Amino acid sequence: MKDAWRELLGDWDTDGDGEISESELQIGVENAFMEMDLDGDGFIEKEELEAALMARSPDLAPVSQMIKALDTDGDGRVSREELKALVF
Ligand SMILES: [Ca+2]
Ligand SMILES: [Ca+2]
Ligand SMILES: [Ca+2]
Repeated sequence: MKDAWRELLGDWDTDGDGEISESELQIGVENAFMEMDLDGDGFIEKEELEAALMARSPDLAPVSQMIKALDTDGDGRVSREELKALVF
C-alpha cells in the first residue's frame, strides 16, 4: 500500500541521486500536506485522501487501506510524522 502513496505523491527524490535526503523529505511532506490537507488541521483524513485520489487516480487503491498502511497510532488519519514513514 505504500506504493500507492508513492504513486499518488510522486517521487520525492528531486535531485535524482536515488536517495531521499532530510530536506527532500521535508519538502515532500509539506507539498503533500499543502495539496491534500484541505482543512489545514495537520492531518490527512479519509475524505481528503479520497478527494486527492478522485482528482488523480480514482482506481489506485482503496482509501481505507491506504490510510491503514500509514496510520501507526490508529487514529484514522495520517499525520506528517506518519507520512514520513513512506521513505523508510
Ligand atoms: Ca535526493
Ligand atoms: Ca485535514
Ligand atoms: Ca494517525
